[in-house]
Amino acid sequence: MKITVLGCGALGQLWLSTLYQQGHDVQGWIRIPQPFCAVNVISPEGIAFNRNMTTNDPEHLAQSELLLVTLKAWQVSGAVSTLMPMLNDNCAILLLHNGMGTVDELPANRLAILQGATTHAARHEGNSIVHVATGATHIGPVTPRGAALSSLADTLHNALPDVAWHDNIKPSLWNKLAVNCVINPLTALYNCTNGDLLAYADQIEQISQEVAQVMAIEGVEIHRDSLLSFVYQVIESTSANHSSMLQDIRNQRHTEIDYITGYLLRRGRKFGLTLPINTRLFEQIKRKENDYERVSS
Ligand code: KPL
Repeated sequence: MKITVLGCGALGQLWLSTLYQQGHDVQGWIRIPQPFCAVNVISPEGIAFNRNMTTNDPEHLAQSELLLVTLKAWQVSGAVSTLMPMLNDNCAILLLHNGMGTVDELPANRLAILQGATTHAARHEGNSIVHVATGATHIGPVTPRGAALSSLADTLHNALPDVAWHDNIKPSLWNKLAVNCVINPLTALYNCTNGDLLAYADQIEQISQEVAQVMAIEGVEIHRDSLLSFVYQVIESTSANHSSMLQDIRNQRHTEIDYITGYLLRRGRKFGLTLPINTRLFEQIKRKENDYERVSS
């Protein structure tokens, strides 16, 4: 399959390396064009993949059957809108990022758009990407034309298992949003690993309860206790991780808070819910972000 991976960060390099090893014709696409990007990935078993891979070839992009988007949520609409006119009618777009709401920011289009949530964890270590934790990726359609693309899950599964297809992806996206609403802001505020959050049971429960309220109105029925046990399951399975938001705050980068807690609050507001616990977390993270963004601008 001809594929362009938009974004060559940790997750992007992971997909580039695994898709290439499955024999797919892949290239990367980066903001500042270069003919090649170095893809250096170390698997959980310690096996290294090192290769210079083609980037930003417009002909490859025009012929691509899949645009796999691994950018941060806040980069998605700008980058994807710019590339859309260069894609062919049969190219599917798969968005793989934390949070929700980016699809609503894309211009009206004719393309098949899919969204996914993944629990694979990869991080930069020196010049390499270390695939620290294997996980699962859930994908499904967010535009009507995406509904016919269930075979894509098998293709991706062969490269980086597990990948599961869902005709209705909304529950998977909301479950992952709930996890991110709990883990990301709390780890960023307490400057701790995901596992250290076990000491903050009350806050975890209050955040999850507000998320469950919005999920119920969104038609994603989940019992409060089931959501809470899912959140704890992810905290335990990623206990040694430094969440992406903690890494963003430590490196003074823009965070995904607008698409995680921010999205939750926007959806809640639409239904007249005020969500005080999540509102406070949102404001605390925005304050941290504004402190360094003001200094650097
Ligand atoms: O998605 C994550 C993130 O860090 O952004 C979790 C699941 C919380 C793992 O760290």
